[in-house]
Amino acid sequence: MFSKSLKFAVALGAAIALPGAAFASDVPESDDPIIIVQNNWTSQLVLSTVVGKVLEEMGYTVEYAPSDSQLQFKAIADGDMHFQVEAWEGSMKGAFEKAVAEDGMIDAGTHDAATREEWWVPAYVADSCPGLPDWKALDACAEIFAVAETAPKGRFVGPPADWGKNYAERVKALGMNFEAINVGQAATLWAELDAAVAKNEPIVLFNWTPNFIEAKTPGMFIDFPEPEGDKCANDASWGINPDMVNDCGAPRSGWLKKAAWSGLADEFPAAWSIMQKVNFNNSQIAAASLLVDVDGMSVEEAADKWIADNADVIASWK
Ligand code: TMO
Repeated sequence: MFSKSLKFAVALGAAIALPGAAFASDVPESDDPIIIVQNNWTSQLVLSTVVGKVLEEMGYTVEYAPSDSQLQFKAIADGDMHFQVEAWEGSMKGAFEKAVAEDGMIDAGTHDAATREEWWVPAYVADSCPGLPDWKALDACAEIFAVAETAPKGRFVGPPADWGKNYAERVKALGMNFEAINVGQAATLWAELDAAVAKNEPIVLFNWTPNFIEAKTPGMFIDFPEPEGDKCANDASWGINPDMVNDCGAPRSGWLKKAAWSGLADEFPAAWSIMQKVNFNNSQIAAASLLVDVDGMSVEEAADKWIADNADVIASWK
């Protein structure tokens, strides 16, 4: 209390002398830490660190908390964590919207970036599988993607389980000749891709955009039936399988949102103002992942480089 009222008095003093800077001198409004969520893919790790560094420079204490990408939204609603910079429609829409509707989590705004999370093949795969990127064409070629574990079915190299989508269910709902085998971490996706590319072997794996892959390996997303609002996820009668949900792909142009704890506006108003303005486009997100996954920087180094390269973007949040 004492330190708060002292800061208030300092702010008042500043307000009298310097009206334009009245609030700046009151930051941080609280000495409690702002807890920023971190997930298990590169752009999120870099860009959450970018936001953390900007807040630290303003005087805030920032802590980072790793979280499961589905369970994080309830934790944010409850105030156990405070801010998430990258919530993806394709993999997190259900958990995100439930936390807003039922738990009071704040939808802190939508980035300019358009996103996609989907099955993906390197471009050379089209030579041995005519008709791509249509999913039925892919399915007709399933056998060329078979491995010992899945033969005669094709293997879909699926994402870590916490990225939300149940691809085994999609395979079943669409009656596909595939088996979804999830990796434990993103690095395994890229190792599988590199190994296949080196031997020019067919592979279909989970990928997303914006990501560093588009600057490294030409390829294409597979076009599945497009979802229509929430119907594919909730209404079995919708879509080509009248008895099952999940008979569709992810949105081809999905949103990317920020998520926040409802207490931020009161406890850290200047930080909250920044968080609402944080806004990334596709190339800014791809660049963040490229610094680590192609250039080999640490997350920390990449965040510093991204900040140096995007001073104008950061200035626009203030
Ligand atoms: C959640 N992700 C962007 C990795 O698909």
